[in-house]
Amino acid sequence: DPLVLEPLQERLAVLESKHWEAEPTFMSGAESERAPITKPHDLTAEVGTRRDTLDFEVEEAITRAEAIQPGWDRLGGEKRALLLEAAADLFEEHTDEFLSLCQREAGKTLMDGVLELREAVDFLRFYANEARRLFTGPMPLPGPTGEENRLSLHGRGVFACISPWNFPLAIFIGTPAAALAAGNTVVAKPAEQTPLIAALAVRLCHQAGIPEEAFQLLPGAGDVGEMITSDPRIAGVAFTGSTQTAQAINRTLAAREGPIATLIAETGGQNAMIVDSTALPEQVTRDVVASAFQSAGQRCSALRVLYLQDDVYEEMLRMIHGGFEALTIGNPEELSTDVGPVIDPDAKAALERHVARRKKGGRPVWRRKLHRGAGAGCFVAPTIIEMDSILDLKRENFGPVLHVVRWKATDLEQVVADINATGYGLTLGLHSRNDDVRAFVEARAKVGNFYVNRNQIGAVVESQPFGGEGLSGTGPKAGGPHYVQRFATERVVCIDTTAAGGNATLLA
Ligand code: UN1
Repeated sequence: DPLVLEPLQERLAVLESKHWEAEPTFMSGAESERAPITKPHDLTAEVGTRRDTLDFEVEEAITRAEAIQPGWDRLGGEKRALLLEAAADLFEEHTDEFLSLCQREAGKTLMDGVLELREAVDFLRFYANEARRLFTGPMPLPGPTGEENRLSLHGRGVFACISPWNFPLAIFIGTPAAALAAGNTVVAKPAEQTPLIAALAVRLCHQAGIPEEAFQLLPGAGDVGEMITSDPRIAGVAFTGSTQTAQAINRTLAAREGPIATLIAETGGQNAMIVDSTALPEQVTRDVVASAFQSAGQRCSALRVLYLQDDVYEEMLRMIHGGFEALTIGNPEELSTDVGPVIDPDAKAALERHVARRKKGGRPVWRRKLHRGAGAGCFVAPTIIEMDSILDLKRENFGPVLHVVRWKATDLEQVVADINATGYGLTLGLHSRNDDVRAFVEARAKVGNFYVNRNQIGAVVESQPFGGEGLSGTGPKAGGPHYVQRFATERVVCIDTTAAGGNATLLA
C-alpha cells in the first residue's frame, strides 16, 4: 500500500549513508581483517563491514554460553518470555534501521522488508508465549497412590543457530528465540552475506536484558560454522539453508565425540503448483507471479515448477506471461520495484548457468530485459522455461526462474508421484475448484505446507507453521506448537511419598 510505504520510504533517507558493523559479541584484542559488505544491487556501495570470529573466540564464546546456561534455564519460562517480549518491542522501535538494512544489505524491496520485520516480531512474541505455556513448572503425571511423578522441560545446553541470508532478520532471530525460550543459551552465526542486520538484532536483545553470554553473535563464513558445530559442547544445531549444508552438518555432528546432538534443519525445496482447468485464471496469474517472483524467487517456499493442465495451458500461460511482463525489475530501494537483485555474484552465476543449459534443451525460454545500470549489481532477469517434467531438474534453482510443465487430466496421479519423487517436500500449491482433485492431491502429496487457491509463500507464524520433510528438512515446523519443545530436554522426577518410602530407599 503506497499510503503506508511512501512515508516509510521517506524516513529511510536519513539512514542512506549510515555505515554498519558486525563483530563477534565476545571479541579478543586480536587484530583481524574486516570484510566489506556491499549492496547486492550495487557491488560498489559498501554498507558496512564484518569482523569474522577467530577460532579461539568461538571456543571462548561456547565456554561463556555453557557457564551461564543453567542459570538461564532456572530463570523459568515467564521471565524468559518477558525478556523476549522486551526485545520484540525494541525491534518495533527500530523499524527504520531494520528496513534500511533489509534494503541495503539484503537487496529486499521495502514491502519484503516490512513483512520480514513483522515475522521477526511475531516469532519473538510467539516463542515467548510458548516459554510461558511449556516452562512454567513441572507437569504432574499419573501414578499409584504414594507415588508422585512429574515431568519438566529444560534447555538442552548451548544451541548453535545458523541462519540464511534470504531471511536475514526473521529466521536469524526466530531460531534463537525458540532456543532461548526453551532455556538454552545460543551462539548464532548469521549468513556471511548478511551479518549487519543480525548484529543489530543481537544488540537490541542485549539491550532488552537478555544476558550477553546467553545470546552471542559469531559472524563468519562456513569455516566458523564448521568450527562451532564440531565442538562437542554444542547440544543442538538449528540450521536453515541448503540441503547440502544440512547434510554436511549432520556428518560433522555424527563424527563428534561426546553427547549426541539434536539437529533441527529447514532446507531447500523443489516446490510445484498444480493448476487444473477449473481454476480461475486471474487468481492463478496473481498467485503464480507472486509465488515465483516475489523476493526475486529467493524463498525456500517459492514456486519453481508450475503444472498447467493441457486444455487451459496456452490461455493460462499467456496471462501469466502478461503478469511477468508487468514486473518492474530494479533497485530495491525504489518503491516501484517488484523484483530486486539476487544475493551475490555466485548466486547470479549459478542461475545463469542453469538458464543457459535449459536454453540448449530447445524448449521455449522467456527472459525479461534488465534495466540500465543493472550491471553494477547481481541482477538475474526473471525467466520462464517450458519443460517436460519436474524430474528434469536436478537441484533447487534459488531465484526468479519459473519452470512450466503441461499435464493431462488422466496424469494427475503421475504428476503427484513425480513431485514426490524429487525427494523434497516443502510447499505445494493447487488451484482447482474440484473437490475430488483437492482431496486426491492432499492425500498423496508428501509436503510440509499445502496451499490451495492462493499463493504458496509467506507462511504466517502460528497460523501456518512452516517446514518440510525429506530433503526439505527435519521439522518440526517453525512458528508451530511443537517447535520449542524440540529445543528442550525432558526430565521426570518420581518420589515415593509413603511414610515407608524413605526407609525403603535407605534399605535398598
Ligand atoms: C526460507 O525461505 O528460507 O513461507 C523459509 C515463506 C517463508 C519461507 C521461509 N516462511 O515464504
